[in-house]
Amino acid sequence: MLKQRILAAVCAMILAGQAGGHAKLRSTLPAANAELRVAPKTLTLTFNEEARLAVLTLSVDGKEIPVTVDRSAAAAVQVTVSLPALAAGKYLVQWSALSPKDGHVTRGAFSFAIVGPGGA
Ligand SMILES: [Cu+2]
Repeated sequence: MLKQRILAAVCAMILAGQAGGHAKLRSTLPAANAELRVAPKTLTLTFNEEARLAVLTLSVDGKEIPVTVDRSAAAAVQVTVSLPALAAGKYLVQWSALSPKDGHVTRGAFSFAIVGPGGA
């Protein structure tokens, strides 16, 4: 039956897609390109699947700000990192995440700004 065959093909495609799935960044908090009046205390990355944060680099004007990443944390769809007191400025976040499902690493970057009267 043709209908059944098409259905099977679609299922195979969906399964293949899942097996090759990488951890993609869905959203962040602060959001990319956000302009904040108050310095955020945490940074949250939301992925499309469970991921483990491998690297998180926060920098402002090319100067790196130390951020502690718990690499022993269990893989999760949502990863939150505590931030130190941040002054006003434009911040660049560079991240890489490991997908435990297939061992693939994905990476990306986004920035947000703290504007107005002193972030810290
Ligand atoms: Cu993958």
